[in-house]
Amino acid sequence: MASSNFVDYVKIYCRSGKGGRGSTHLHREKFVTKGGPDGGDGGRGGHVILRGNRNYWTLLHLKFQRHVFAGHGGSGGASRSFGKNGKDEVIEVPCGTVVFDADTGEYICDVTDDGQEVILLKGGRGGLGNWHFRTSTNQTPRYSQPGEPAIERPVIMELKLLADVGLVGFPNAGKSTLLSTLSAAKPKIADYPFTTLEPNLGIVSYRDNRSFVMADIPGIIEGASEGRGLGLRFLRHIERNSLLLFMVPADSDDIRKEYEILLNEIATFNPELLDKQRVLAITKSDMLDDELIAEIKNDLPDIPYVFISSVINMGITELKDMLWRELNNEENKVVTITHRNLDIAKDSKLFKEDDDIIEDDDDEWDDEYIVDEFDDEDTISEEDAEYAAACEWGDDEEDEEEESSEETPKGKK
Ligand SMILES: Nc1nc2c(ncn2[C@@H]2O[C@H](COP(=O)(O)OP(=O)(O)OP(=O)(O)O)[C@@H](O)[C@H]2O)c(=O)[nH]1
Ligand SMILES: [Mg+2]
Repeated sequence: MASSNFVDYVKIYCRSGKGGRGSTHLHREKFVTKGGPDGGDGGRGGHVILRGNRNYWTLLHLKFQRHVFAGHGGSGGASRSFGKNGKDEVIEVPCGTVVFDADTGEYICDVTDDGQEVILLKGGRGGLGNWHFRTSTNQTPRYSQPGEPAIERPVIMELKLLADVGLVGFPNAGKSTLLSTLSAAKPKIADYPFTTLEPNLGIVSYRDNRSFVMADIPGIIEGASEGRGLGLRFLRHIERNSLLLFMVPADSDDIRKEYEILLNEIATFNPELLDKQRVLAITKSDMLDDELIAEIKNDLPDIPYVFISSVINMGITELKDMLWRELNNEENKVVTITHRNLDIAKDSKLFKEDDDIIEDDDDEWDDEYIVDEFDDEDTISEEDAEYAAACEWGDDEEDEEEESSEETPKGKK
């Protein structure tokens, strides 16, 4: 499915920014002796933020974005100047995106509303400068805090479509035909199984300018929950629907049995799906006469049902009424769903093409900190010490100058 524009699964390597390092600086100014510590704090590292955006319908825009790196915080400076905060990285995602850890499969968060922001990875806090560490007994602290490290995490983003009604049925049951009859959506329709290869959404208008969203997902076959057919990959799209419309064609040998197979598949996939309200539509009923309809009615499962035909518009209004009634039934409201953790071993087989993330070892930032004279003093090598001694203004001279200036400020020109 590499060429498809419907992308509902991406793997991205995310990293927040490191906190900037606090500065170790002592104030230097002409005529000011022992200026004291004035190292500023480091800036905060950038967050990696997810933001829901209703203008996106798929994760296509993220398909080729393998890495998201937030900016690192800047180091603190002299005169108690703060380091710059790292740049936040905002990832725009469609509403209904669920995020999992790519290594463990653990559920991290989900984004359901337009404009909703979730901090996926927090940037490291900046370190405190040496100004904070001055005390009466240590007036010239020659140390400061390093910034907090960055957090890196490969994540998997999955889209679970937000629709009110989900169509569940075997291939060729007439799901796409129903969606095209009820809404302006134009899904592909043909008389062979697996015509629909990716979910379609349609807005069904109802009386008085009211509407609801219907999702047509690819057909489910026996064993779909174990990965047969296309089922498993798309079953998650019905997890968020508040109502499931089961569709069984009238020419099926045993309507009740087909319904039970479908029910069993979705229950194996996620037992919570059984809590959702179900409605049964017997499709292609134009092929039945009254006698047959009466006969079939005797052996139907114990849920609301309706005989429909998208071709001759039979039972369509009745179906819409039934769906609207069930959708607005307070008992059927699905407030939250618990997202199961991903089974990484099983999923990696399904989504091989998305696995080629190259982990990044970018250590350039490590070199980026302010080198203070005091840091150098601590770590000065023998060679450097000799060199310094040979120079005109060696450390010793400077120290002497400082010591003498303590007693008698000279103000030399
Ligand atoms: N007689 C009759 N045929 C129908 C009706 N609805 C759909 N069909 C036919 O059934 C066949 C399958 O219809 P689709 O809508 O593609 O079925 P589907 O459930 O979306 O199938 P997949 O996408 O493969 O899962 C098509 O040839 C339709 O013309 C109906 O109400 N009456
Ligand atoms: Mg279809």
